[in-house]
Amino acid sequence: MTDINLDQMRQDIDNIDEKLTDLFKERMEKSLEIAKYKKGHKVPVFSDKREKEILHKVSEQIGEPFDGYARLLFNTIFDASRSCQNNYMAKRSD
Ligand code: PRE
Repeated sequence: MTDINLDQMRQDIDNIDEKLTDLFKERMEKSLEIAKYKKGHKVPVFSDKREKEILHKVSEQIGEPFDGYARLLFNTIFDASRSCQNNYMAKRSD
């Protein structure tokens, strides 16, 4: 009985992860698009102001008790996003 329940809940997690992965890919593709703009316009990769705005918005949207975890998640997402942008910036353009 318990195992069937656990299997079902894990299936639910798998379905959520599939959606998260698609959204993460979409976000990273958008970040790369921004990197191309920034490279062309000589805009720095890191924007502390923008990241703080997003963290604030996300915390408000999710509320307690998950806001702290959402901040952790989004800080990791920013790391990945900046890292991808920095890799793009470092690429030779010829
Ligand atoms: C993004 C990435 C790096 C910046 O530090 C701020 C935000 C993000 O992933 O949300 C996007 C971005 O490059 C930007 O908004 O300027």
